Amino acid sequence: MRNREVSIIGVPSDYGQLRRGVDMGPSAIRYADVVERLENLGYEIKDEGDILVKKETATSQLGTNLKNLKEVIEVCTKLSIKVQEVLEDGRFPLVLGGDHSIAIGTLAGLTTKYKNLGVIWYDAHADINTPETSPSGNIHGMPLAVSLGLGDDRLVTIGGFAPKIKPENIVIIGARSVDPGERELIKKLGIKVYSMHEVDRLGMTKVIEDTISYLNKRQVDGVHLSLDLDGIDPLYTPGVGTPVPGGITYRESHLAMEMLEEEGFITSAEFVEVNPILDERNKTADVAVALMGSLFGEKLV
Ligand code: 4U7
Ligand code: MN
Ligand code: MN
Ligand code: MN
Repeated sequence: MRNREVSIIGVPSDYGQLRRGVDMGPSAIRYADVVERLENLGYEIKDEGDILVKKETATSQLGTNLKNLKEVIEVCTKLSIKVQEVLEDGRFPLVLGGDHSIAIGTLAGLTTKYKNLGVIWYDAHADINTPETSPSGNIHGMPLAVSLGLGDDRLVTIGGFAPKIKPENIVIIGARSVDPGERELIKKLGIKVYSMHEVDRLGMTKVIEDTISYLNKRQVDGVHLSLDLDGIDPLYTPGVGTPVPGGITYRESHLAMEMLEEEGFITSAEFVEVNPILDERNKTADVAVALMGSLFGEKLV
């Protein structure tokens, strides 16, 4: 990573879905020694602590089919302001989830600075459902759509402007569970997807090489890595709420991080969906931190 000053922002929110425990993700990742790991690589790490997430027992959908809509808006609004502050300090934002709905806030903050942001969405899912297409009403399945300006207006306009990103600046890697409505939208918008079929066929080397040249052609002014731990095969990351078999391997994921690092490509990152309650001895948080190690330049020899 070219920027040697990194700010860690924890987001202990589980409002984007219904399985409790993912709000403990930031603790589990800190417990897995994220700060030490990155400090050992020569980075100046500032742990900004956690965004304040109120633990409501009675939550509100604000009359929609979107679960915990009110709470997700509050969390994402706070997060967007924090991310913006970190950028204004000239630091690299490293966001720890929490479920993937928090990406709405991260992207809102990032795009106060980056006007042509590239986004790499490393995930088993496409997270591009709208209230109309969502089979669950869970907002963690919607952040890409929201950031493209599609969905509930109160989510779409967080930060006061919309859309945050362009469909041609998105690359999805690892997809293997895509809903019918998502498939249609991906086709309609022409979004670049390397599903598991392409990962298998081309190999991760080619997938990342092509991702880099694709985003370079779009002349992006920054690239955000949004890494959902369920993108990796549940053999390696069992502590996630929506595991899908047939995922990216441990080494393929490290290779991807190493190649992105060599290119000096990534300007912000988030690691989401770590759920310690569903995990085996903090295995998933350990993988998350190991991948951060590779993303920040750890060498094998
Ligand atoms: B995650 C789902 F229907 N698509 O919308 C939905 F399969 O952030 C799952 O990638 C979404 O973990 C998963 O509820 C969201 C479902
Ligand atoms: Mn996912
Ligand atoms: Mn996701
Ligand atoms: Mn999930």
